[in-house]
Amino acid sequence: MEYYAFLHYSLNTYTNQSWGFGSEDVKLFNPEKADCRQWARICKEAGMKGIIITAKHHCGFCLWPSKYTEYSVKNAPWKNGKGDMIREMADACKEYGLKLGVYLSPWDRNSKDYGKPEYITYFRNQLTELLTNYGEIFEVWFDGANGGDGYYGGANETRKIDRTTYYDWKNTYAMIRKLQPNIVIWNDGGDRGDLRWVGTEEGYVGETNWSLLNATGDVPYNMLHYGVENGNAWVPAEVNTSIRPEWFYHPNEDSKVKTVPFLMETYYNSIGRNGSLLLNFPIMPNGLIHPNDEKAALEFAKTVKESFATNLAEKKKADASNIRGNAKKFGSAMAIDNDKDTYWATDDSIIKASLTIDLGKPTLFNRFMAQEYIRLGQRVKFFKVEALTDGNWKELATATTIGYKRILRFPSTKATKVRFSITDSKSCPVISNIGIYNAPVLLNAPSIARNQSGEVTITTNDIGPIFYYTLDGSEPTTKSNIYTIPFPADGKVEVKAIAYDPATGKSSQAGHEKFDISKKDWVLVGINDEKASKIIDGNTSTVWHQRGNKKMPIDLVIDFGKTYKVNGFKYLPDQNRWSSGMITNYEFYVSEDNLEWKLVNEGEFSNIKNNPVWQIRNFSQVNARYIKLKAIKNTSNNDVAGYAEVDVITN
Ligand code: FUL
Repeated sequence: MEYYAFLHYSLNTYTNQSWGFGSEDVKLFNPEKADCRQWARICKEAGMKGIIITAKHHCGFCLWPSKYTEYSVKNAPWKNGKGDMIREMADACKEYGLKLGVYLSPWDRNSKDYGKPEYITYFRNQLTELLTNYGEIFEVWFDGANGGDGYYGGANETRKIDRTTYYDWKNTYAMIRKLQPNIVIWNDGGDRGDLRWVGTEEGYVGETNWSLLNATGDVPYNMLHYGVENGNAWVPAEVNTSIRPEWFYHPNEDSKVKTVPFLMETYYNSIGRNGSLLLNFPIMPNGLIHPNDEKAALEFAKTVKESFATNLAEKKKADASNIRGNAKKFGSAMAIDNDKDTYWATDDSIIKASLTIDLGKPTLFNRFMAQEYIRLGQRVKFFKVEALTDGNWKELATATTIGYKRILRFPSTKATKVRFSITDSKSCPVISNIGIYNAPVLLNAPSIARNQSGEVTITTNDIGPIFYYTLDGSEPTTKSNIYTIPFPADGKVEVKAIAYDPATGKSSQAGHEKFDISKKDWVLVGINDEKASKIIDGNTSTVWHQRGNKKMPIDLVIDFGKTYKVNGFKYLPDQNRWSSGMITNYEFYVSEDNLEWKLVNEGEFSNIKNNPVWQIRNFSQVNARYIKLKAIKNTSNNDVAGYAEVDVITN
């Protein structure tokens, strides 16, 4: 299916949370404009084939009127308790020709029975409702998250379960397959479903990507990310990521919707690497998808379409080094007929083979796409692409696996012939499709950073663009300030910048950063390590870890040098997924004299491990010269607190 949507919608939408505790009031659920048809229309126009909706997230609130709990839409003011969001979603999917999938969180922080055997019956009853009452369900999604603590019917305690045994997946799977024989089961844990997680929520799978896993045994990150070359179970990769930093809607992310160049990176790193892409839209409190998300998704779809509009290899002359038997059936023409149901194959004993495509005249291109006929398994282990330019063969790219689809990118090249050589394969190659394209060049929105002394730097990973910026919130144009070197812009300031390509006259979308009070005079109290300044250096890729003989809780105290009116703080964990020290539970204090402290905020940074984005917390305005971030617990249950950045929000 390649590309389909995720929708995150629950009580979190109304509480600005990532994970609900299970005690949130059902009365909060009262969208005035909820319109599943809008969601379905956007997904359809974006080129997606289906929608997976959070029927129940970790908080336990059900978007359908389940018979088995009171914690659902039936007790919400929305439609006077008569509403059923899954029914409306199913109808809208039908109308727009989309498939429907459901996310049912196994972890349920509302259920009084969670952790006990009774809960498994409850969970299966809910699954049965979802899999019997709403027509065909193409995928069911079982998230593995479990932070332990929850409301649990008022118990307010920590309940740990053994993921490997508690849910008894074997029997649950059997029940699912009986109810929905064509369904695919997604499960991120050791319990092999039909699709696998790729080990990150950032939108990329390994460059080498086997659609295989072993049917039994542990599945560490490496296996999730790259698959297992000689695995014995077909469990292809599904790349799930959100169109914004977080899964649920947070108003402060309206300006953080991913740009088209960013989404194109995600496309090449998922669909272009033998994965399917599950892209998430958060639903707003009013019940709609935000226009910024819609715009980004539709422009993304347009760019994909433009990039692969013309297959320059289609029906050209192609010579293969070897063909199996009947050329009409397995000849080279079968690989360039734009039909993925026919394929070029070699003799059984051949595992090295090449196909040379004659483009007829010097032709400009920058993308190469290959597909294997995966009904016969995934075979290719290594291949290269070369171009014949001015009588010489030049290597354009080398790669490992192909699978269902692999796309390679390289700088635009003009050539008359292209040679695709498989240099290693598990068995004789079966290539169903080859594509050669000339995709338009994109400009990335620039990144904007400010260091502790208040100097702003604008950068990009493109080569050669010119940057223009504004400091007053207005949209930059080629008439705005031109950027040459880092410039001072201390204190509260909003920077917007575009990248402009003089060769094409095109501009990128604007990059946007809002900076708060000056950090010039900030001091990290009681810390003697010079490197600790990385916490406030404005560089999100530098990190400092507070460790040693200290036991949790660990305090980070910052002195601003003078008193400000503070009403929030921001914490960015270490961006390296292998690091320790990502804080999950915290308390936040303020003080005017470093003696008397006032607790102004506390809670958890839910889902920080899988999605290590800025954690933003607001509270009522207080006077503060000192702030204290108290780390109570981290993701690895040890005594390290790591910080990429810490910042404050003032009015
Ligand atoms: C995660 C969950 O904990 C998030 O809240 C979200 O639903 C995401 C898709 O999966 O692990």
